[in-house]
Amino acid sequence: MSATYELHGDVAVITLNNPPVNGLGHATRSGVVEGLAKAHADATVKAVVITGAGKAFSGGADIREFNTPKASAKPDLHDVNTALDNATKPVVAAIHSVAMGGGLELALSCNYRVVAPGAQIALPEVKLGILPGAGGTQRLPRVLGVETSLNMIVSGEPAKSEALAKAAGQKLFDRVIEGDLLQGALAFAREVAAAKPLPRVRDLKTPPPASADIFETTRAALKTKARGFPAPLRCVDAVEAALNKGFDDGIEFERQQFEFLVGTNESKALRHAFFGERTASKLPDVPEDTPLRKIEKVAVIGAGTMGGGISMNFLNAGIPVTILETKQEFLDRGLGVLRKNYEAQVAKGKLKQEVLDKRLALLTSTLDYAAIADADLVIEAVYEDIAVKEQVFKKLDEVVRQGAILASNTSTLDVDKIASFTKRPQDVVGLHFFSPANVMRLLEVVRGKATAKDVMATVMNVAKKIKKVAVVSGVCDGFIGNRMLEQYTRQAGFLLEEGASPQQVDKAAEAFGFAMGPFRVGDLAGNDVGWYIRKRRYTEKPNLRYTKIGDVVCERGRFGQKTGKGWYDYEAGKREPIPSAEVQQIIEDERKARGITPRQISDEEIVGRLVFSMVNEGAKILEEGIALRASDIDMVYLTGYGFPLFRGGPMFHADTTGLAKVVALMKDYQKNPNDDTAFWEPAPLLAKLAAEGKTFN
Ligand code: T1G
Repeated sequence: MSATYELHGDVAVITLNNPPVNGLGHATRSGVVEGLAKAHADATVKAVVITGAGKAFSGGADIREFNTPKASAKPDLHDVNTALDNATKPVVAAIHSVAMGGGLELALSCNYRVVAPGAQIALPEVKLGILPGAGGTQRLPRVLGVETSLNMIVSGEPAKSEALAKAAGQKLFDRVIEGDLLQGALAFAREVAAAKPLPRVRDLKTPPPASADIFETTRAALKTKARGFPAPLRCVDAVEAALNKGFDDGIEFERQQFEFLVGTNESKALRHAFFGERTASKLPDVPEDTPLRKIEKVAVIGAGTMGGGISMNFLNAGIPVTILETKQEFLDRGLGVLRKNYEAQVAKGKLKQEVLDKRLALLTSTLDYAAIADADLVIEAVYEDIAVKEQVFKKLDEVVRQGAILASNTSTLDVDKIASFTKRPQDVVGLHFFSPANVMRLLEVVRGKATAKDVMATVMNVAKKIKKVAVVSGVCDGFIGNRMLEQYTRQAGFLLEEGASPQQVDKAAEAFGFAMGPFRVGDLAGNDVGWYIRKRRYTEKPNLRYTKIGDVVCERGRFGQKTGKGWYDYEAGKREPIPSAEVQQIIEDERKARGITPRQISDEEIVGRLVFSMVNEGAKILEEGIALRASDIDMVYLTGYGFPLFRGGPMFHADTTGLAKVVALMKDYQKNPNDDTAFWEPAPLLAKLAAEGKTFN
């Protein structure tokens, strides 16, 4: 049953019951409407309470139904709210834990609302690229006022029930119920059973905002922040309608905005990301109830940038960490950087001093492997060299207790090879963090051939605890993200050879929505990082051509911002990229050497080659089983590589472009003699899906 009905004396209780969060799917909506009708038909019923089973009152509309006939199947959410508006017996919403989206809108259509402390209250629709579509933009301002409701609806951020109760008095919540919510709601329902007329939020007038220009100032603030997303601005329009239009006109205006937004690619991309993030943690061959290994003590080997950042993730989650280094000076430096990072957050008011002290109290450091013998999880973050990894893992194998998980933060080396340095390959896994490791949400979990299922289940669970988006990758060169990025980088170089400038490529990529184009990223991360890897490639994969321009730039010591010059020049102490005459000369010299007459290259071709080269590699990654799903690949790019969220990730973007079009573009790129024509042969999976008119996701 998705909504149960039971009598408690003279009060009917309707319980939303659609695990996991009582999404208001069609069956649940029908259950509410039927329950209300039953209560009204029963003369012994004096009042109605609506509440939620399990871990939520309601998490809102059932997003899984979106863009399916069920989403609008009668009774839709409007019908439910109209039935509530027409109730002739008092209806009390009894809210606990979570009341979000359509769940809060349903509660706002009840005559009364009682709430348990600590409940998360939100209209988060904007985060899905839509807006509250069942009256939220018209009802919330009537009880919370324009300022508070505008902020909640445009940000989508939750607020705690007791904070809102304090701010809004009895308007939003008639009573905060400490203790047993249902009993408190039943008692309240009996108190108001004879109330006449029944209060309805729709009958209230929206109080005018303190400042009349709040809508304009909000719109102005959204111009940059909401770049690429139409929903936030339409949220402003809808709240403004709550002030300027009658209730029913406001509802109609809101419905029109909702209908428009729910069909946009941006909204589909955001919903794709919402589910993609949650699906990524599901491993088809690892049962959800796999027993987890206990992780109460973490050891990090290496106090460098990565080691320090990785440690912070665990300290932030309240998990003790011991950092091990080979020399005291390295420890001192590493711990100094870590402390400075935290102190900077305190200085910015992002972290309370007492929280910082608590976190640092969980941190110990050592030069002695014996000190980490009882660790439950060890994460190696030493120099990216297989000989160094071998030394470390042999030592860990010797010293660390049996059953501990031994992880490597390697970004390019073979995890199976690393596992072979130990006598317990089943306990070895790759945990590839992205720099800065305490900021970037992506964590590539690299599953070795021998990695045990309970190790996978345990690290996926730990990833959630440290607020990472964990995506499982098989063992291959570059795993998922860097393997695809290699093609993106190659294309960027070829485009320079054929006529584009670094600034043109960057601008085209940034206009597409990337946070930064490839050359600005290189100057930020350091061009020598790629140079080092390329030199390894030249021996390992001699037939994989890169432009020589990147090597010459590095040979000139132009490593990027850290050397004051890279693909661009920089004024001392500034980060503003300035086109470089020296780099332009290097480019022209290479064009001459390759006998290329430079041509005008369109932004569309630039973006197409940058993005679809990753899509082709992504299709191969899927075929090889390195990634489990296309949405996993999208999550890697959305959370680790600055791919624009409103495009949904490279594979989702290919889907919305149309795979047949993507294949046709690849055939075009294949005709370009300077490009890697063999590479542009569409991956078999891509060609098949395109031919069948299907999509990756
Ligand atoms: N519909 C369907 N499934 C949902 C869901 C929803 N609204 N919310 C969560 N789930 C699933 C989720 O996919 C996961 O599934 C499980 O529940 C636990 O989620 C007209 C149209 C509620 C705060 O945007 O913010 O109402 O992986 O891991 O950390 O205006 O889920 O277990 O199979 O996130 O405890 C607006 C979105 C909808 C709320 C719980 N509502 N959800 O967090 O668990 S649009 C939202 C959340 C709308 C109306 C419009 C969070 C949560 P699985 P979880 P959690």
